Amino acid sequence: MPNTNIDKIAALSAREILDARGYPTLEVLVVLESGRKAKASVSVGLQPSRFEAKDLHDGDRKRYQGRGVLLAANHINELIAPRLIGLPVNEQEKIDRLLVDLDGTANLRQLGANTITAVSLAVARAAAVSENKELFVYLAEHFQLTSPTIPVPLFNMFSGGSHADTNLDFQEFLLIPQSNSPAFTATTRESGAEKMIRAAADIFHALGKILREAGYDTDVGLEGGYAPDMDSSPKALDMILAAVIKAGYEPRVDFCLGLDIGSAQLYDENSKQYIFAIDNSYFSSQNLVDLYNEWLQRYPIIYLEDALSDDDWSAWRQATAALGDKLILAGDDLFAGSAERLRRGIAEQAANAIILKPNQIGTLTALVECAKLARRQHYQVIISHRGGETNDDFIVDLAVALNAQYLKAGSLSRGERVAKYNRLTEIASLIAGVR
Ligand code: 2PG
Ligand code: MG
Repeated sequence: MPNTNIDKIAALSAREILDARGYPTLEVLVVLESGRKAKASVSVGLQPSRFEAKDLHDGDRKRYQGRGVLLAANHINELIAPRLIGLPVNEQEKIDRLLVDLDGTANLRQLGANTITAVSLAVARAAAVSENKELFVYLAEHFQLTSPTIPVPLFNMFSGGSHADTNLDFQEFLLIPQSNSPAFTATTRESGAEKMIRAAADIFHALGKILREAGYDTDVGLEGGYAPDMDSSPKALDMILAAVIKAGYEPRVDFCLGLDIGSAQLYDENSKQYIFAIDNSYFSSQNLVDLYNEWLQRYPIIYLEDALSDDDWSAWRQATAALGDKLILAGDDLFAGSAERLRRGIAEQAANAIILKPNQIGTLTALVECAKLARRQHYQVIISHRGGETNDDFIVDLAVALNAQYLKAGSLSRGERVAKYNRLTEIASLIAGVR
């Protein structure tokens, strides 16, 4: 007998909205037969990996320089909606398979990864609403994940590379709370997550003061981190450490550092060299690994993302053998959220952590499968926002449900970034039973 209590999809529609940069993206509304409804929007990659699923943009230069998503919205309204209407909203896997089959390409370029992701996320949120559950609870139950946990946030302090108008080569300079520090022990008044976020905000403001006093500007980049011109990358690390101390915390004990090198952008395929313009130097893969090793002696760095280029597998193997026991070596452009590329990484012992971003992959089901594979193989999981973000905080519930070790959601400024931290503290209170 079919379960008649399960809510079914009554309507599904999409519209073009703006992301936090003022470029278009998609918002999808799901209305259920019960009358309940839910929305989700999809973020846009600023520097998409060449291996990730492909978003669909109109290409009409007269609108938003070709970045419009009217075609994608139309696919949802005309093509996808008629197939989804009447389906039980909690049949996520079936719906996701239907979306992928409808697209028919390996990289989702036909309907667009943005199109498929927006629908997939909106359906999941509607299912949670229909069961009157918090999204993270619904996701954990639906995908049979172990008990939800609060991930450690990776806070962006400086934005560089393609993410800001600065000469800093690296995309992100990250501040990483040490969850075992007594500074973050939960009390009845404040959860561990709240303490981490409060401390990071104090450090962010202390850093602003240090920068102003030293004559640097304090405008922020796309992910909310400061973006001044500087004369070297290590200087930015020194300033973060000075801010940690100024705010009353101890480097290494309370906070460590991380970098998203975004090295695919710094790699010259012809010369096989990594070019660091700011430091006026270039490196072979081996020399780069040596440089990282040297930094480890000088700085409390525990995390390097895209430390090597996205198809430089032998260099990744080398780096993992040399640094893998001292560092989290996360593949973002390297894996592009693809289970197939992760399997290659596992086989070749390349990297020890994976970044997952919903629209790199397309469906929620595929993302969860990839995360499960990573966990089985002892790869750490980092759920991440994108450069072109919206105020949607879906990724926070996803990170909690997946038991991801880390959540990368930007700095302590800009509404679309702090929206994620505000949801994280809300979930921490819900888990602690104080809300
Ligand atoms: C990254 C992300 C988020 P993008 O590189 O890790 O910081 O940005 O939108 O460029 O994928
Ligand atoms: Mg990255």
